Amino acid sequence: MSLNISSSNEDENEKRAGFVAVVGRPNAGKSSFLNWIVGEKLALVSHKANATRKRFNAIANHENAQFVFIDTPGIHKVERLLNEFMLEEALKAMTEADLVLFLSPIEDDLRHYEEFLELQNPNIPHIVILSKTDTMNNEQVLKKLLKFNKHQDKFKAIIPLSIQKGSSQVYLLESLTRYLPVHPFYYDEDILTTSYLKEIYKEFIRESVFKYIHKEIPYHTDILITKVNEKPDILEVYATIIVERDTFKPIVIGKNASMIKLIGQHSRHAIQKLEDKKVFLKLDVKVDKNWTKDKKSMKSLGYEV
Ligand SMILES: Nc1nc2c(ncn2[C@@H]2O[C@H](COP(=O)(O)OP(=O)(O)OP(=O)(O)O)[C@@H](O)[C@H]2O)c(=O)[nH]1
Ligand SMILES: [Mg+2]
Repeated sequence: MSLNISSSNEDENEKRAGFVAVVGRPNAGKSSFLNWIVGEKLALVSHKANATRKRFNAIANHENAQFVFIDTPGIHKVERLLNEFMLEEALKAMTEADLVLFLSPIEDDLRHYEEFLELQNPNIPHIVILSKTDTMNNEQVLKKLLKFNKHQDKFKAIIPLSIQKGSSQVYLLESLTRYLPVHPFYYDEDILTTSYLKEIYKEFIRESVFKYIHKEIPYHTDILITKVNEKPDILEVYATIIVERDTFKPIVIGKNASMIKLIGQHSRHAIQKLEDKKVFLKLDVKVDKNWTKDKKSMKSLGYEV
């Protein structure tokens, strides 16, 4: 299918640019979407829910359009100060965006979308992305599309998508272009993100913690990048893994330091791939009791509560 995105009175060379918030429930695939659309691994992806904690941007350019995609924490129930911060982050991104993409995994029922409608400002256009379509057959995808019909006056479009099978970034960007405001580009075309590299390193280490440490501990863990030394032949990164309880520390370190080595190796590879340079990564572990509930500790870890 081809899309004709220009109408007769539009200037074909007119630039369009805007902020596109990517929202949805935890584990919907938002961070994976961000990495996929820009073709570079920048954001933390985990099979566990509630992985992303802060807004994060990645910039994609396509012909005369510039998209500043904003990854957000999943919309979820609030229990701790950290979760309150996460929900606020998602809501801020939704209210400040030019366009909102609501990611709805194909297996979800309409309830999540209806909850989103209650939070969403109706003056900001939104598009439903029916995600993870590779997990179902065509008939099931069609059925789900029909279910959304009931709300067709609320969304601008509904687009089925699988980042794991078959979907095209170019096609999606072309489909989205018409919903961006006419505006000069915000950033140079070679800028991939305006987030600090330190934030990205932190997310890579958090991703490794989510990958290797089970159960609740990753939700009580954060990373502080203490020093970065950029040398001509090597990048040195020093980081502290902050855990909330004394009992977590030996688990994060592991028997004969096996766990911290694994976390270190995985994170170092991710940083190395992004930087295309040799990386030295030094990790240590510290306990900060109740950091997810304490304003001062959260601030020191970069959460503006
Ligand atoms: N089958 C399939 N799995 C996907 C797809 N996109 C993402 N996933 C998986 O879904 C899981 C969650 O992905 P994330 O990108 O971390 O989800 P998220 O919405 O950012 O999650 P939070 O940050 O916790 O809110 C991971 O295991 C991904 O590999 C897809 O198109 N198909
Ligand atoms: Mg995420």
